[in-house]
Amino acid sequence: MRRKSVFESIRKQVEKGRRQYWILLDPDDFSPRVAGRIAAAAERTGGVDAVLIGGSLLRTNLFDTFVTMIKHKVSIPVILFPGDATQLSERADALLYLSLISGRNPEKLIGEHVKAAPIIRKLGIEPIATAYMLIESGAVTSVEFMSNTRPLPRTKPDIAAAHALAAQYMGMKMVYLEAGSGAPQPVPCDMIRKVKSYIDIPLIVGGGIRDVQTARGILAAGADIIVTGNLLQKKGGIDRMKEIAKAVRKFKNK
Ligand code: 1GP
Repeated sequence: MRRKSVFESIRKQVEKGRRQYWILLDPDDFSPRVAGRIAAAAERTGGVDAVLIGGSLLRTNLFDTFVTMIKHKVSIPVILFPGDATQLSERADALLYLSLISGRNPEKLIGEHVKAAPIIRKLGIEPIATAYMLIESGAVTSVEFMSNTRPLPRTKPDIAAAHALAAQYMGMKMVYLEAGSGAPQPVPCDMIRKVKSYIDIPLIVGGGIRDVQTARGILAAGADIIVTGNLLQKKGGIDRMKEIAKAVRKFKNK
């Protein structure tokens, strides 16, 4: 039996104006067992819609176990968010097939994709073509360093909007504005607003979101989906996640 398309269900939710909250679990930051517990707690909030798994640089050899454990604990989609072509697992429901379009590194625009494509086909994971845009955040993030690309300047919403629109014209299914994990500053709201006004495909925003107020501002600016990762490693992180989940669930455009 063919599995239900994860992207189709995301698209339908976004079309209805229902905002989403995804959490990111990096396999280097948690043991598979702890990650499973966090994912289960996230699902129980009723406000977390998917779990992303991945990282810029993977050091663990337990990637598959990590995905399996989370998949075992939740029924919300488990989506790979791979830093490179090695981060694949057939246990996942889908993967963000990321093209780092803010940069000009051919490996991150097509090279890794070519390496991964036959494996994705074999494993039967749903690839979701996603335009990944790294935005300057006030620090050199792991994505910037590892991808060997420059982020887009945070004071240039027009440049960001042109990139996002080009991605939509090229047939990509979603746009992800990324400040980088642990970014000192999230993606600026005026940039989110501008990008949103240019595209019709779902808009994901992540990096540096650590509290309800920031999350609300980013949703108000037009993000369809917000992502948090880092805060789960901090003291009180699970409670913070619960607060954000509640805020996203309640969020309505005025
Ligand atoms: C990183 O957008 C995600 O890829 C999440 O960022 O870890 O800063 O929440 P944080």
